[in-house]
Amino acid sequence: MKQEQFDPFSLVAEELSLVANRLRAMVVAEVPKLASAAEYFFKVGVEGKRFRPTVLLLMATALNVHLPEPAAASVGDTLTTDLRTRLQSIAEITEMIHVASLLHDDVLDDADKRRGIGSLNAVMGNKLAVLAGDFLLSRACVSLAALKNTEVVSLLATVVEHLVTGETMQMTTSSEQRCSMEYYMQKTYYKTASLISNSCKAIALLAGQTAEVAMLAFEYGKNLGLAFQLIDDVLDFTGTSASLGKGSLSDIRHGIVTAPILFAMEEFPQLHSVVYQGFDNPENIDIVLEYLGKSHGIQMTRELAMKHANLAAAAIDSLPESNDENVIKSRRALVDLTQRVITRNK
Ligand code: GRG
Repeated sequence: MKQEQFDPFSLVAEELSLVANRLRAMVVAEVPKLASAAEYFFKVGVEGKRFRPTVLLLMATALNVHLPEPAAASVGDTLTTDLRTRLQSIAEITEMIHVASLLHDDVLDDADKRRGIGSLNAVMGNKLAVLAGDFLLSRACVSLAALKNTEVVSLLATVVEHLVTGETMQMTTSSEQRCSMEYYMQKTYYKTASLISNSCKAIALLAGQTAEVAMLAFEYGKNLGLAFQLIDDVLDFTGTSASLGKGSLSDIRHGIVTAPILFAMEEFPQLHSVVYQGFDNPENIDIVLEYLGKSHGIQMTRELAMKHANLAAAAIDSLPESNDENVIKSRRALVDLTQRVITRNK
């Protein structure tokens, strides 16, 4: 089989655009200002990488819930259609929670750019950006309730708690915590990996899979999410503003210490006191960057990301065997994604 058959994005391209259209319909609001704020990042061309819905739709097929033929007529096909629609709904809910968290994050960080355009707070002000985030979250809740599955509601409610916890951990970091890899990884799970891991688990549960399969889906999402964030933290040092659609070096400029610096600190213990002091004095940023350049911090972070990417791939390989061609293709695409996450440059 040719390599492009496993291209994760082209495998789900059509369904992704269906999800995107449904998202645009779901974020329509009664009040014009709220409507334009809520739809801002769902407009064609500014939808971001759509990494989460891609993973979730692939996971649906990987767990044997097929995309029905367009002309599906029989009762069996109606059931498949219904289930697939419910799983698409998880992809939509996940994307709405994600965008809501981006809107609130940009307010907290006073960001001026996102996805290559002005951030919503910069364009419409903090107040509308916060309200638009709340609105997206409430629309996500309505969709979630419509699924009538309390375990899935509980998973995604926990995700929102994790997002808030992770953000607060980042905002209130003490000097000791700033120097701790354990604290950084915990925060990373809450801020980035919890959403994709719990949504993957929700897909497995709605698909009627066993607790063991649901756990493998969760493990895939968790490790993929951790690898994704570790690379995000590398790109913050190595990427250009143009490729990232936002400022580079933005973490350290906000006083946020990530894995590359924490690894550099292990190699150069004299960095510890600088990181411990924090970055109120901008000279400390220069010192840290100089040491980072001399260290293997970036490489060690990439290696840690690779470790998590491999764990994610191993979770897919542990799923119960299947001979179904579409299931196999989607599983290969999920494994392919683990490699793309670590080689990406945006
Ligand atoms: C309103 C749910 C809610 C939460 C409030 C602000 C906050 C608490 C949490 C912040 C969570 C956050 C922004 C985490 C960062 C996650 C992350 C890696 C974002 C970037 O994701 P990409 O690169 O973005 O997939 P695109 O633009 O491609 O969708």
